[in-house]
Amino acid sequence: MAKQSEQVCVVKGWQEGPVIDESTLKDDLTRHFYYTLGRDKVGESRLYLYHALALTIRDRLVARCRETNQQIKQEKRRKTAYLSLEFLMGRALGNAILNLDLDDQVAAALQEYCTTLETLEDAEHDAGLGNGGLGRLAACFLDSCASLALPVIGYGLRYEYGMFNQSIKDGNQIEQPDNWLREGHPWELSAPEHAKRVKFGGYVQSYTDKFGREHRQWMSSQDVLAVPYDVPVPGYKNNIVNTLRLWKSEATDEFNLTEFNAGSYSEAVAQKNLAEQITMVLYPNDSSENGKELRLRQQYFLSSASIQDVVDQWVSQHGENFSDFADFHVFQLNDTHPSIAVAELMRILIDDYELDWNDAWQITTKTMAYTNHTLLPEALEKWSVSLFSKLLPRILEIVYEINARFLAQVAQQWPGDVNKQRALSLIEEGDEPQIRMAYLAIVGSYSVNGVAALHTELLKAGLFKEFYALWPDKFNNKTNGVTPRRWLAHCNPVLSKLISEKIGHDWVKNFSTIGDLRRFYDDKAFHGQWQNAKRENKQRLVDLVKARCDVDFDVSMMFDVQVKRIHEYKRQLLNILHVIHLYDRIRRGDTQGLVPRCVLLGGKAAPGYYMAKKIIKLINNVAEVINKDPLAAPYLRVAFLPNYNVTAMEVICPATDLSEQVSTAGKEASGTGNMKFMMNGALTIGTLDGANIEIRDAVGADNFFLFGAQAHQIDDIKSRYNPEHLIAQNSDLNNVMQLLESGHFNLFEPCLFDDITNAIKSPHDPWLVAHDFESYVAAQKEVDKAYADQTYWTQMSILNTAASGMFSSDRTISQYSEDIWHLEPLNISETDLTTTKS
Ligand code: B1H
Repeated sequence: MAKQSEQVCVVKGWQEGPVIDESTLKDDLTRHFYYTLGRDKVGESRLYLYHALALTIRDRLVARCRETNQQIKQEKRRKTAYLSLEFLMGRALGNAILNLDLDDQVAAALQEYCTTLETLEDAEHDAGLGNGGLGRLAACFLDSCASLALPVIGYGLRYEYGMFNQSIKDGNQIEQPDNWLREGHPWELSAPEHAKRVKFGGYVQSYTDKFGREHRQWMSSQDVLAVPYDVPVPGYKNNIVNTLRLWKSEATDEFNLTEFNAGSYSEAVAQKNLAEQITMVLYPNDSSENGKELRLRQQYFLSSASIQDVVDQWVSQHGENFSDFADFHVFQLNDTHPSIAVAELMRILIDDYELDWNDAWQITTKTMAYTNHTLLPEALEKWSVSLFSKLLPRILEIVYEINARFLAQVAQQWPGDVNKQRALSLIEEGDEPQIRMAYLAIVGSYSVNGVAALHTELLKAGLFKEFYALWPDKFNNKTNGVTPRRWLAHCNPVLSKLISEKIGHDWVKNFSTIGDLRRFYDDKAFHGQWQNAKRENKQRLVDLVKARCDVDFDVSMMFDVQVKRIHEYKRQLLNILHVIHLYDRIRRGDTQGLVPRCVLLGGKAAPGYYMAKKIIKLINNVAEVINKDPLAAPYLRVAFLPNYNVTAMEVICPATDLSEQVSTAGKEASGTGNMKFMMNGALTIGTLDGANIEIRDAVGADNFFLFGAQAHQIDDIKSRYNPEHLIAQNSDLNNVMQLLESGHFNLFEPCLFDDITNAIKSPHDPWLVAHDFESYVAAQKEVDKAYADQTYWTQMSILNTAASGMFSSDRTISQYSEDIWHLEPLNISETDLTTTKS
């Protein structure tokens, strides 16, 4: 990353302060720097210059955002609210400049300040409001919705602390708070006038209105204020700017009143903490729920504030007539995390607007749509009935009523089958009855989708089998995608330029045209340019690895990369066993056909996930031993990159030769990192899991390194699994296990990795590491063979980028819109924006 310039720049005409005649981008930059931020010494303050540039760009977003909202309002359009507890946005500046087509103007303006965009970009903190794939998918979807001009608003939480920062000490993960707002967040605009009240606690009572009708009333609740902060989401060169509305929790004035009236001023102020805690921190447990009360508060807080926002807007425009509300609204639930929205919409319609149950249920089940992201049992959300009854008493009543009516339907379908009723009930019986949130989401939605073809099939045949039997038409697949703007155009300018020279620039908007690259499959000169681009990108990663890990990678070696959350099912362990195997070969002098490799791993472990943390320690210890061994240096280097995040991936994926997608088949719902690597010309070594299957279909089996058990074989393999036997039979695996068990990587820390070796040897290992080792090593040998022929490799690399068209999130979002949302694109022309800064 570029270093801050030490030189103090004197800007022309600044002796008397900046003069602004007409508002060009450079003038605005000056004005924001000098007046808004009150700075004058440019060279000393990269941070303030970044802020000034961000405000300058934001100016150009605000008017477009207003125009977008006006068009949505005026034309009474159908629109989608995308509800998600996570939006992993990363940095905004570079993306906004790309989408507004301001690169040249920005570069010119910054020249006068003796700096570059790259330098200023480094001052921006990642908005890390998500764990991994699920949160980043939401961010890619917002980019695609805006770029396709679709009226979609994102609703999320404005966590004060995002995903923790990871550092590595003695090979172990250390978590540090991510205080991402400390230096200010120039992109957001707060709108306190649109704050909502969210109820918690209290009790429910009945009352009879003047017409003799019975109602239920949620009483004595302790309300929390939800204050919206709007972040602009620009479309690609189309003048559309959608909104991501993030809610911050604050105390209401009444919240403090009781204490205050008792004369306890300080106690009253201290009470604020309780309310403000709700959006204090993102829960960092990717793919596993943790059942904490505060998490349920977060979920209800988001759901309630967002549904109120949409309903309030409707009422202010159309009055209290909800008869065609469902024709104009969709709520897309990003996993079950916001699924309480089903009950909240019912509550608002029934309690606040006095609709009867059937009308409210019609509306709810015509507007809610649910995306499932995982089959892992530990990620399936359940909340105890007793917690619900304490925190959300009125919501619990509504869930019970939904369940009673649903179970009557089940009884009709399967008469007399009490087991069916028990199995499908929204309430799981037991000592501590639990609410099954996925069932609530399915029953309350008109669409249920999985995120890759295999995943959706497994949902229909397994987890949600009975629901599929009941409502086959609700179920559909929407294979994930990633935005080609951030994940190719922005992060890989060298390759992008080359691609545009060959096939024109249209691919950035219409990514299916990327297939035109196939024409250059045999073009020798193009091969050279393709290789040069990769080499240049590898140098960027070499610098990053040197700076962060103090390990020397070498651009002439193959870059073999696995970056993602650390989880046993993702099998970073299998990868490191292969690394140890390569090391074993080098030590034995068996280097025939070995292609020199730099192996990079990175990812965060959930703070309470013991095995994941052990795996990080193992990777670091193995890296340390190998990198110190001069025998290994010509063939093998290993690094663990600390604090893997969106911005790190922007450097990593353009530089990667080999993408590791090695999860146990049937466990990775889709994966999206796999798509980013493919777009940037990496080849994949992977199992038949998630979207890997579709990646392989798209690029052709010859251009993909396949290994491992298949999903339909797993149960059978498990039933007769004997890893110790496999180890005894396979000398490669045997050698690896011996190195591990002899303490070769933990000389001064005895028994450190016993839990890992025992897990591999256990006949109950659910991840089948030992089973897939042999075919993995064989596939890695094929990788070496292929890489040794650089022309062949380059051809396959080109084919990967060329075949990545369907993995654009534009394709995914078009399908959501076509099949689920039924939205019409907006249209904002230049003339609509006469008063807008260019
Ligand atoms: C995915 C999660 C997830 N699936 C619970 N489920 C969480 C579950 O904080 N929590 O409680 C957080 C995240 N994340 C991922 O979604 C899948 O594992 C990937 O395979 C998939 O690509 C991604 C996007 O669909």
